[in-house]
Amino acid sequence: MTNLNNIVQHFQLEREIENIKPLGEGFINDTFIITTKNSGPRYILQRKNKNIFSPIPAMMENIQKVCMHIKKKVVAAGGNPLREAMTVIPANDGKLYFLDDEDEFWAVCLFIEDTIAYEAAETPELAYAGGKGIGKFQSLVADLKEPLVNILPGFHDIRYRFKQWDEVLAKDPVGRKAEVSEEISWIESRKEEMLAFWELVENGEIPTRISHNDTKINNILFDKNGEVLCVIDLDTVLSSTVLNDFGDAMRFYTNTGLEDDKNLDNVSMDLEIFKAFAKGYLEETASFLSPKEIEYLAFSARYITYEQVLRFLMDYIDGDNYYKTKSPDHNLVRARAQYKLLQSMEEQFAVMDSFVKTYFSELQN
Ligand code: GN1
Ligand code: MG
Repeated sequence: MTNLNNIVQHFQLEREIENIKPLGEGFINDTFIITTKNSGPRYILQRKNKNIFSPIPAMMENIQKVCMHIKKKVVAAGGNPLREAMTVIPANDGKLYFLDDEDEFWAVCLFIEDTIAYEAAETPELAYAGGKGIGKFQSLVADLKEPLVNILPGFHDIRYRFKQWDEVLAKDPVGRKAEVSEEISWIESRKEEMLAFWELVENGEIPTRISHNDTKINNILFDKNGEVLCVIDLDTVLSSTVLNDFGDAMRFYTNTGLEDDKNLDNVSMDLEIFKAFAKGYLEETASFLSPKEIEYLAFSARYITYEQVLRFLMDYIDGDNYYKTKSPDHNLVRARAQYKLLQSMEEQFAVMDSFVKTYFSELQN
């Protein structure tokens, strides 16, 4: 077992360490919180998953570019750059990461105190604030001109996902394919529609911008007044379509059940939460989104939810190599619950779509 105390000695921390404890339940990285002596600052330590993000040094450069850009704007607006943006703590050699003897990459950032991270969007007010937070994040980085390295090729690219999907199904490495033929048909029957959307991104009709790509509610820190303070977990910042962020947030915020709910009766899309998030989001982004982005904004919720059904199901068929799981059928349970959510979005799509378009035109007047 890695000695965490040894790892953190390699970072430029202000004080001596008091203790290091595990934090949260991310599916990808391992996360810890560092407490320092004499009530010094706390820090977040992460072992970054090098099997997923590659190369990690480029990922850390991406994160740093985004953080520095946001900090400049926060300072210009009279805000506090240590609270309203993430702060990466460099290693003693100045690098943004430390590579240990086992070839694992570690990174540290400042823990922002006195904030609230929610696990679910319980009220429309919270969803509205979340929509504003993601919209504001996108508008803050909209003019970041320095290119980001694509450390996650094909991340929300459904053409790439189908390639992986076909390979996994052809291999069927653990013999699970036969038992999920119905679930496989959910994916196959919607393939053309999803590819048709992605083609608009590929041919530039939907523009490429900097996006966060993992906009669950617990990746936003709120202050005590319920306002969004800072968007965190920047591992997935990429140049892609900003629709990914709207869609992924809707997949997470509007779900009346859990992402891995076993009781499918719990799972549906909450239209009031959808509307509240969309309002907050559009109020921050209407000035720069293109007509095509507005046209497909509501659809992006279906797109990302569909992609997530595919990713969970594919990982199940592949023998659970990507997501951390808590039981042998965990990925299958997740895929089924996300599919129930997708169906609920499909049923309510006409209302979602017209809400977005009507609210957008109201903002134009
Ligand atoms: C992963 O690790 P976490 O929970 O932040 C995943 C997201 C998925 C999500 C499913 C890099 O995010 O894309 O939507 O799990 N991140 C990566 O909840 O694959
Ligand atoms: Mg994440």
